[in-house]
Amino acid sequence: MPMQMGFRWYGEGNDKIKLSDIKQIPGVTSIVWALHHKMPGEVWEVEEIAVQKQLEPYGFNMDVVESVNVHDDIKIGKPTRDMYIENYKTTMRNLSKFGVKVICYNFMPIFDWTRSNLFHPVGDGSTALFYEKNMIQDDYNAMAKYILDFTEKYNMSFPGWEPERMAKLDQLFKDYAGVDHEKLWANLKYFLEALMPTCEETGIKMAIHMDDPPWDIFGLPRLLTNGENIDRFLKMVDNPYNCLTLCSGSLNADPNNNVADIVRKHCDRIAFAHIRNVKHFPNGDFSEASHRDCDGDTGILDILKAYHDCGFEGYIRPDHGRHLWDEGPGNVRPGYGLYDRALGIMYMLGVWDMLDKLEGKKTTV
Ligand code: CS2
Ligand code: MN
Repeated sequence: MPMQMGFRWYGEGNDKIKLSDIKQIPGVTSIVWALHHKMPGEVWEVEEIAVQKQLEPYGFNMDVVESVNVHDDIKIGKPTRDMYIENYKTTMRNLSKFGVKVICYNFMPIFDWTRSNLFHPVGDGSTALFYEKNMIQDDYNAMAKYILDFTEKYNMSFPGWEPERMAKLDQLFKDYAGVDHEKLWANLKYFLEALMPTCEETGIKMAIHMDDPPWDIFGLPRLLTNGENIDRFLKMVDNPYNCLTLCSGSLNADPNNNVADIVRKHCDRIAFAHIRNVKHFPNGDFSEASHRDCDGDTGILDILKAYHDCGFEGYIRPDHGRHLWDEGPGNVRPGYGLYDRALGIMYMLGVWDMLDKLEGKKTTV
């Protein structure tokens, strides 16, 4: 099977981008989707999943889900985790009825991706997600307030920043008090070992997303942060269904992480590739950038070359893009506009097609 190009779409009524717009981007075969109204821990029912069949008339498959979020009780290791794991398995079985092949998820305590500015000027008139190190130190309430003020004002919700969970932030921090790195590793192992038989039964790969940013924030431990920890993760549950969503931008927010090396080492365990470019500043701040190699420091060309060399056959998508032209607060999901991601796809396919051609192969995507 050739590599498959995906595009993340938040669903009818929840995303300003239309499927007919995505259809016009060359090479896209897969819509990366989720049931965004579901809270972590809830079962995704068959009738709810069936709505996604709306993708089929466009010729898109629904092979990749991003994300089925993991309930905090599983990450904390509370006794109720077994019930939430059972729900997760039911969701997997329901998803498999629709041909889903990969579930992307993350295991970050409390917060998903964290940024201090959602519309930071890049310098060319466009804006991008930005991380100002000094702003993300100890005031987690201020962080959550920034995001929730935004989502409330523009009547949207961000996965991983559900207002229902954010309302209980102090309690959540208390619940995580005893959860250090080792405890979190053990809880991740428990979760995955419980799921592996269901993966084997359904054929679904579990693909963990890298932590973003790849370091502890607000005193909360983070695990998927560098090559060494990725090695540990894959060995810990050494099963072909235990896979990675290798997110280049999340990992390379730490400039010490060489993503191309990780691709070469673990190509067969990467079920889903996210391509995102970031630009580093000497004080530790970073900005997201266009996918073009020289616009950031992530090494996009090396990464694509590494995927090509190893004959990557998984799913790939452009990750966060800048907000271009008339995209701005209120009419775009931060990081998930139409234009820059479409440009990113053309850049990635341009590189890929040329690599194919140099090897005398016919373009496969
Ligand atoms: C992000 C995340 O990098 C990304 O793709 O937008 O929110 C990501 O979807 C989750 O961490 C995956 O569970
Ligand atoms: Mn990503």
